[in-house]
Amino acid sequence: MYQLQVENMSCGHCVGAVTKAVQAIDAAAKVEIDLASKSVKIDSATPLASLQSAIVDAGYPVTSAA
Ligand SMILES: [Cu+2]
Repeated sequence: MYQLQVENMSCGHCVGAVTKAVQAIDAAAKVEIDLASKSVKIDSATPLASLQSAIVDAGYPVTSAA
């Protein structure tokens, strides 16, 4: 389980875009996003760096990831 902080998410569309970006890399990934705290939890076997760059490429800066 990865825990990321993702900026620029402001609505349901953003949640969908981030989820889609992650699932384009790993279709089986489970993505849980809390808009208020900008927290993104990802359950995936894909290396964190790949998931993180997919989110950044979609236009959402990642400020922390673990
Ligand atoms: Cu939005």
